[in-house]
Amino acid sequence: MDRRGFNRRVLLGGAAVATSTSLSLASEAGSVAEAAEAPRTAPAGGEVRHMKLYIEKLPDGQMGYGLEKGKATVPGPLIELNEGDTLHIEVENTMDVAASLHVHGLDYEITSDGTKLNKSHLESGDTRTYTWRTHAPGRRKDGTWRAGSAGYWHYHDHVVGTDHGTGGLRKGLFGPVIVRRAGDILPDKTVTVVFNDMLINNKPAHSGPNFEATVGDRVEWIVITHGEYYHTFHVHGHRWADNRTGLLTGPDDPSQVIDNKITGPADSFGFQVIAGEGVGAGAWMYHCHVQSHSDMGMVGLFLVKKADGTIPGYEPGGHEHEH
Ligand SMILES: [Cu+2]
Repeated sequence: MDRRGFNRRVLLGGAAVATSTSLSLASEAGSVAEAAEAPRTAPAGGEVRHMKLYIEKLPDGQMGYGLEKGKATVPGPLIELNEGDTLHIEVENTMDVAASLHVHGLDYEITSDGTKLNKSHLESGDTRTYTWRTHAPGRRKDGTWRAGSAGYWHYHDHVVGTDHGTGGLRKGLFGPVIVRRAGDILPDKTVTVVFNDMLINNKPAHSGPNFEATVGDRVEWIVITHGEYYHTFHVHGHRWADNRTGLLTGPDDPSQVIDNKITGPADSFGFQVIAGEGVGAGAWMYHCHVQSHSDMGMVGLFLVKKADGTIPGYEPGGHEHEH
């Protein structure tokens, strides 16, 4: 990550000052480095936020959501909220067919459902505002416990092709949503993996996507599945806790630690790993572990670099890079 590079430069700069103050400068820089490496945490929510999303046809025939006109991607942009936040999304459908925005896990009124059933979709050329709300956990008046919104969720079209958005999903109209609880550990970077039928992120088989990190980076993965099949997500050299955050809360956290998880259509989960922790740099495979699916190309690389940018034993080529 850039931040790590910056810390190294600070340290080198301090050491280069060869005066009696160099020691104090260096130790000051050292403490800055330590502070920067302590994980940042999510604040309490409660903000009202606004964003704009465009639904577009891509030049290759796929469809995507984008933050700017002409810049739609598959998967769509990562939307991050903190419990208590409200998000108003003005969505413009630039396509020549009707489409919508439907979210999992968050609170929305029926007018923000994103289905034709209740006319909360967008005809060709329409603009419409969808409102998503989130809430912290708490006790109901009857004494029972109400779950909060925090989790790894996703949004998708519910209209293109059929009343279930089967055509839109197939062509790329989906994206990740993360709702964080106050105090949740924030990652250095987040990567999104969508198993969609037999493809990952709608890329051609055997062509990634690949994700890059440097040893020690805190990398968050969000894994979403769409389409017709069940898959098992597996990443080499790293593992996580099978709970809301993917992180153990302490030595007594009973969550199972895993490196492989079954996932079916519309499922989503996420976790964080420290890149290369205990195992070092390398081109670490991640893939669907249904054997015929891996053989058919449901595989990408977690490219974990050494601090000098190299990856032992890895020769680039034959794989696309995604930063
Ligand atoms: Cu699979």
